[in-house]
Amino acid sequence: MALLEGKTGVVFGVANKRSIAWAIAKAWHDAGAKLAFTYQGDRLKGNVEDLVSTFGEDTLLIPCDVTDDAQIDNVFAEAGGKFGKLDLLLHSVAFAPKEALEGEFVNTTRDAFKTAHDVSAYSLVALARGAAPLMTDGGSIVAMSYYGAEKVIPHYNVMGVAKAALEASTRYLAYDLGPKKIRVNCISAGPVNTLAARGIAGFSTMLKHYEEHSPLKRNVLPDELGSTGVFLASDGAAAITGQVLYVDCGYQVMGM
Ligand code: 0WE
Repeated sequence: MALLEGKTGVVFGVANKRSIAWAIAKAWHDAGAKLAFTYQGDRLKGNVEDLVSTFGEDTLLIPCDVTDDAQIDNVFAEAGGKFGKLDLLLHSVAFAPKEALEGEFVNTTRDAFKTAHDVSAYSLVALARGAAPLMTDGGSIVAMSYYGAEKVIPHYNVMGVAKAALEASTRYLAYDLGPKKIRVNCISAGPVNTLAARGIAGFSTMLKHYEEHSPLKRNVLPDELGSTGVFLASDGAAAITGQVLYVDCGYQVMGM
């Protein structure tokens, strides 16, 4: 029997076929899960529609701007109506204004700080609160993080601070939701060439740096993030919660 047979999930953060959310969603689907997808704005609706078109009747497509509580409520009303219960949730959503990722962190505006934290960190709390009442058999919530949460990555700036908030939120959510058998974990991925990475100055240099300096001497593949997503969603990870799992070819263990 497939590892996630009979499980249902909601996936936040697919923008296109290169999205980490898509790699994990595909792996969840291949493992037998039924999924609902949210998309942010009409601009991305067509992309997500095309991607999920092979998934068939059991798939749901719902708009969601994660800064809007009413839209979040609607997602869980729709998903609850269709599936009756929920087992899995993927949070793969982040945004900081472009200017905030270019200059110095010291110049981060109040507004950019607020936006980055609202979209990239608070949203996990709101989504977990929305999902929990539907996770009646327990559940697995997975969020995406990055090493910039714990060490300085030049130009990652306010996103690093927001990812630190996301990782801390993961621990507090794990504590609150543990008694309901809902687990909450982060995957801290090495750099992946996605839409979010495009246009970031020096991104290809960063990929090369990981190839040269990570123990495995390469970059992580999207499919490998998918496999980790399946593991965290499965009963094999039943005793793992509140953790940050590094899926970065070992880069995080290096001191120099
Ligand atoms: O978390 C991320 C990227 C998140 C992100 C990307 C953008 C680009 C376009 C958030 N907000 C925006 N806003 C935009 O306007 N990563 C882990 C990828 C990433 O982003 C970096 C990195 C890495 C790695 C930014 C600077 C330095 C390194």
